[in-house]
Amino acid sequence: MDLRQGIGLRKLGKTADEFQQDLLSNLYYRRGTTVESASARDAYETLSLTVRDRLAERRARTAAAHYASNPRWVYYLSAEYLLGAQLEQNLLYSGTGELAASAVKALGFSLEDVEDLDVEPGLGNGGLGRLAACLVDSLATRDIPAVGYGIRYDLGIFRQVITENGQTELPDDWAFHGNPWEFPAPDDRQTVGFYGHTEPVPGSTTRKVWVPGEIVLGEPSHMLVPGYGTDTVNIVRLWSAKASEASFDLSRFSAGQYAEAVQEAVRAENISKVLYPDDSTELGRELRLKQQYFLVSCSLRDIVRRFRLRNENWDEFAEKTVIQLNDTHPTIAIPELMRLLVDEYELEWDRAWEITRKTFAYTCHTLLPEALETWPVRLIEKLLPRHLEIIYLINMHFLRTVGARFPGDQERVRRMSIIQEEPERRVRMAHLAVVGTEAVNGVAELHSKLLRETVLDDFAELWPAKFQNVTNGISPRRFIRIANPRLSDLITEGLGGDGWVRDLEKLAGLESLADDASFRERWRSIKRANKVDLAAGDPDSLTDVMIKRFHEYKRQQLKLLHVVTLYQRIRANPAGDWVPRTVLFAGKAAPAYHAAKDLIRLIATVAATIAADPVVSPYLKVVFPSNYNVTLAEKIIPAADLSEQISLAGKEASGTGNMKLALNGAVTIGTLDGANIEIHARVGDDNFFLFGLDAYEAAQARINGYQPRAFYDHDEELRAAIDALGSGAFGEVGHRVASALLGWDEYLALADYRAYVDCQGRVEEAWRDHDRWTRMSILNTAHSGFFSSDRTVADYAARIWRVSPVPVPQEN
Ligand code: GLS
Repeated sequence: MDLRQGIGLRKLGKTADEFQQDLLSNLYYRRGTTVESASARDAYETLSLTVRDRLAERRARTAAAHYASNPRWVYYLSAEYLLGAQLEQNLLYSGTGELAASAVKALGFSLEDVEDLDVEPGLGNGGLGRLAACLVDSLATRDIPAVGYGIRYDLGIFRQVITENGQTELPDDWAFHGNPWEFPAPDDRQTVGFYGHTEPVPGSTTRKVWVPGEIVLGEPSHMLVPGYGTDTVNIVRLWSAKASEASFDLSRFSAGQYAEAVQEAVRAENISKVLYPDDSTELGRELRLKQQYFLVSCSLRDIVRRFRLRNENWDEFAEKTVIQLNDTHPTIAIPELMRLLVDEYELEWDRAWEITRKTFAYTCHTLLPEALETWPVRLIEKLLPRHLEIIYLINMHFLRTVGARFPGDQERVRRMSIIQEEPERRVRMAHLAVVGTEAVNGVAELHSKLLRETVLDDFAELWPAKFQNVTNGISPRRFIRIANPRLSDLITEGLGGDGWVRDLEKLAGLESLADDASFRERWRSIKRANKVDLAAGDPDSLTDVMIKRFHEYKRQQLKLLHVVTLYQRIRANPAGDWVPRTVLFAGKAAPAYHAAKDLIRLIATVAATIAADPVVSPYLKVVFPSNYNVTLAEKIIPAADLSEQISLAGKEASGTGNMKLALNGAVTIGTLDGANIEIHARVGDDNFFLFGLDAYEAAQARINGYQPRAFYDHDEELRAAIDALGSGAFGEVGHRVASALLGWDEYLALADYRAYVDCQGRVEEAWRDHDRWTRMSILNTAHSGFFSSDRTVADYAARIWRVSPVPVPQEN
């Protein structure tokens, strides 16, 4: 019997009876309960295990195929994963939805009851974390051998509650009831050092011994990541920090000093306690850097362990391994791999550097200068003394290259150095990431261009071939097939098959159906039904959604000015022919980001004022559901008519919500920013509401001494809206927001106000013509094929990773 081929596994049931049998044995043997006493939670846990078993069988075959072919691997290092709820996804990917429904029914529950208990792991903040989840989905779907590495935070992104007072944050103990999707792997535990000092190695100029002052254990567990329409199942491996046994102080405990006895253990385990601890304090920053190194150290040791299972020669490491850095958070991996190769495996510096540079690739996800991470030299020196020495060496070699290429250009050397000197010495992580990698990419055409021309221009001049663009994408499984089953069924019917779920460009076939009146009618009624399900407002109103993190550059304040303008127009003319609108905001603000929290509070106050106004409320409603996350996004997106993508041009790296909404037939009102530009190019000018300054005009406006007050003075409606906010009618917070806009208006909301409000007028004109609007909606979906993360992964695979698929043989 060849166990490596997965032969010898008992076949899992395929019929309804067999599935029910499997469910029952899980109920008895793994959950330890009986049909008579099974609760909804028992049903949920048992069903999850039964579905997981099917994926685990595919996982065994995947591992066997990978083991046999010793392929080149993609390792994705990311501080964040917003995986979304697992049950519904895994039912779809294992093709067991119907079997599951009938089996849980036999236990006395509906599939919906059970799905409601499935909690999404909120291990990320926003777009960057969700992108990581879409990419691992598409890696598996494309049969690419890959592992996603991350941190298993005990508490994910905070749970947000919105009241009239704005946002409050509560801890998100997502795994309180356990997580049935996870496999602990304690045997693969790693040891991670912090602090301490380094010692020279006699006879070596490059090697050092690092003697850490603190040791923490990293314990992995993994979740299965199935591909869609293929047998590949990859994994995401998440690390939890565990104190070593020695950190428990038994003598103190015996002396009754209970808190002191566990103090060291608590400190160790705090590393994976919370996603991105507040970094406004010194201790908070140190903890965050600790998290980054913890992720990197555990993952690299695991990667090396996996490499050495099959290979001996280090020269093959970069052939067999590509490590993608998801933004700068895991960049300390570059000096860490150098440390492993030089200090522990005793390779020569130059050879180690060659291997390291060829192994890594870096994706940058921002243009905001304040988002480009730098760490104080003294903090790295304290926490990771050996890494600082290595960073200095890397920098020395690098600056020699710069000096040789641009002799005498000291200013350039200063700009490009990995070490920033003023006002304090800091390590520039983005520079380290560019220097230590083979490829650097931005996440949309404009973003990649601006990286080359502005933020990283010196580096692009030095190494033009290193810089690439890979436009982001989204998983069509989660963001239409699962989120919008009604529309998916109609599309499948219209295209004569469901091949589009794996090959999204097939949606282009919908183009001709946009002219078919009965198809349009069905399309429209599905949108309406989705709005009824969402229950945010009148399903016949224009559902206008702005869903994303709260940040001034995204300009929720501009949307609010529009809302106030509509409010004032309706009040001034109650008998006017108004287009009824439901404006939906959703999103979280960082707990310490006061301006963003002010805005949430102001929106909530404006919403309440409008709701209480009998003249305006029949036409205008503002809703702000709490706790925007992947699960809520899956409900809102299918119901949206209008997609607000109004960031100041040149600030949003890409956006991915813009793609999800367009895919579900929402029409975009947007600026020429991030991936909006690529959406606009594909859906065409007739099916996109474009307005506002472009990135060059915006930059120019700042240079020319932008004066928000000039716009206020010259636009009566704008003045009225700002005055209303500042008047005190909406409290102190209204005053603060109005003064910030008038005083400085960092993101040029006032400059774009008139263009935006007028463009909203064109939106209403189009909306009044149902047929025209529905056509636009269908054409948005039809032209969204490019935005599949399957295409994104294919781009990375061909141009950056140079990896090929390894198909997994089907079950025999
Ligand atoms: C982000 C960008 O702000 C988004 O524009 C982008 O779509 C996303 C994924 O590339 O990355 N960068 C970041 O730090 N958070 C994001 O969402």
